[in-house]
Amino acid sequence: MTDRDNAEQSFTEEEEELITDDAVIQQAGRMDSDAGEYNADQIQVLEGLEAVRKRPGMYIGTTTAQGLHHLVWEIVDNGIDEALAGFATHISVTIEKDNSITVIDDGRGIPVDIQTKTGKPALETVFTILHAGGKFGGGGYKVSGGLHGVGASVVNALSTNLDVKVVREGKVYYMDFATGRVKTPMTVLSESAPIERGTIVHFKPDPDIFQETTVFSYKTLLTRVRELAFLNKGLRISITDKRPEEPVSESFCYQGGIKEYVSYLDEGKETLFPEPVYVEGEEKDIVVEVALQYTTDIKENLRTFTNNINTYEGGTHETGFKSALTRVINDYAHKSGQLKDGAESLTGEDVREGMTAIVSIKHPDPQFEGQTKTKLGNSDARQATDRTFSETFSRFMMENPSVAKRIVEKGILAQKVRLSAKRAREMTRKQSGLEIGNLPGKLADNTSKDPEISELFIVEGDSAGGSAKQGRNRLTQAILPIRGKILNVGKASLDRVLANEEIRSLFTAMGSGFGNDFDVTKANYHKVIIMTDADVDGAHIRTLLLTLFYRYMRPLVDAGYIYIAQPPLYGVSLGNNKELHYIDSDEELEDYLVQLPSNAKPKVQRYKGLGEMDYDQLADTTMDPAHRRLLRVDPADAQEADAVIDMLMGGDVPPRRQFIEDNAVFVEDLDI
Ligand code: TTJ
Repeated sequence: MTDRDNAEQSFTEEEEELITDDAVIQQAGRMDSDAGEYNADQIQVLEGLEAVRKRPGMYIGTTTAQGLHHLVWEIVDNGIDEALAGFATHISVTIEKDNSITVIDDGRGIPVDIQTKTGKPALETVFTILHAGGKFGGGGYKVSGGLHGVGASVVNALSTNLDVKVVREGKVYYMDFATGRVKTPMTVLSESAPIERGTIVHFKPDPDIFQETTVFSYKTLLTRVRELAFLNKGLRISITDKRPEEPVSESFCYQGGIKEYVSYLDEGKETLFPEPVYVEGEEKDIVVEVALQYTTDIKENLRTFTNNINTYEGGTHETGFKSALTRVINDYAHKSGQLKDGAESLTGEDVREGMTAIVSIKHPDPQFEGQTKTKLGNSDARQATDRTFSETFSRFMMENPSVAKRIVEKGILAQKVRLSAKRAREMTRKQSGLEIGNLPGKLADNTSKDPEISELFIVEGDSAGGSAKQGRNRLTQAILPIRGKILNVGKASLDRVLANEEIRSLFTAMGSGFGNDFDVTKANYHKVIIMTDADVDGAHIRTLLLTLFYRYMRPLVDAGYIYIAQPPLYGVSLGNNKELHYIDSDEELEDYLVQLPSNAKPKVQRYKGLGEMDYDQLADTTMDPAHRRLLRVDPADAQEADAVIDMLMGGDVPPRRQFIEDNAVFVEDLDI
């Protein structure tokens, strides 16, 4: 054994001091040791761990399923510490058939040497002295000792049995415990272990403590195991469930770390650039990592961590990141000219719209505050995160101008939407006659007050609106005519759309509020049916309406309340017979005409607009639940419509002719 190895295996004097200090405090009322009786050390151990068994909540928060799973992390965290120190590469977690847990790492192993001051192996101290967990190991970032970080002794105290094997240089050191008491003092086993070196801890939680359940959830463990793999790049961490007939096992290792985490969170979403931006740096012993990406979505998804602990309540690192992001993007926007001099700056919320980001820092001495102790309090973390992130991120923006441009555009769009929503809100408030119970004049409401059966038809044009009113079922169907002309401008900005009287009527009729105050449970209709002409203008109005719903009434889209009516394209009558046969496409028309008897004299009518149908035809083909076909709008469709409008609104407005061409294309793309 080299000196270096020796040093790794031993506690420093300072560390021994700490452990002994603990022991001294707990040794009040020390007894002399007698043969066969408890010796003094054992008494102090009993006192310490008895306290844990008496009030487990004090040490692990709760004895529910959550507390049960917490035991696993108390042990796993020790292996992660060894990995963070650079000595372990693989950690495995196994749920055994009897719901006991085995955790293995391939690190240097818990020290087994006899401490001079206690006369006992360090291994024993680790599992029997309260709080010993985070106090040794020297330097590095300890995950154990973090949020709860009460250490392995607490797990030991709350387990009916716990056994540990330390494998070093061909030797297997073994020891076991029951409810925290030493059962087998440390011995060297003759048999070999399943690993070449490392630590194997196996424990079975005590049902007397975990009265609610002692059954582990594979899914809970898997989710956290995967997260730990994301948070510690290069670390392999596996999870196995041996309870099923066929054991299941998954193994995670991400060289990209949190960068891959961001991609994982964005799976299936459209992103602004191919790979997340990744930033890593260190300032004053604080390691900072940030990964970020933008989706075309509007949701902000920011997760922050300190020493692998999810800081749900945020804290200084989060503040540092947010202010750096806002500052860098605004600076760039001004420098690049995307924001003109004197233009309103982007707010934090503007620049975070659609952002997915992970901020993960490692701090040598984290202070957790807040209601659930998940808010980082260290003020040095704010600056470390701000500086590390802003330096690299502003360089990244400079070096990748096309990506930077898209990030700024996204923020400016969010700002536009925010400002127009604000204006529209003010307008809606000012508008008289929009109080509750005072419905807009254009609306022909239905008589039922039951939203479940109530349908709102938004109909293009006054004449079609008239037919719809005549043909509707008054009990269940309300009609709101929208004049196409107003909406159908190539350069329709949302401002103008929202300034439209009929659109404001729509918000009032829905009764579910506006923007941030939107409440889907207050919706007066559970079906909102867009009924427009089957031409380019109709498609345009439909797209604008979808965008409107997507941006301002999004919960309606997500709830599946938005539909598109499907009027037929043709009506065919046969000579003497007045009855009409409705047809939806050119192919269908051809098929229909071909199979007619040769003496038939079909009269084909093409419905260019809804207005060309009689009210009873419109009702029969497009409104009557017995015959109509409705297309339910998928949130993805609305998102696509929204993107099209973005494109039309952003930057140079294409001439109207060009617009119509584009328009015709996307209507097909949208498949609606
Ligand atoms: C301490 O400093 C000297 C070299 O070994 C260091 C150490 O504690 N290593 C260590 C502990 N590796 N693995 C552990 C460990 C692993 C598990 C799964 C559980 C516990 C309690 C400790």
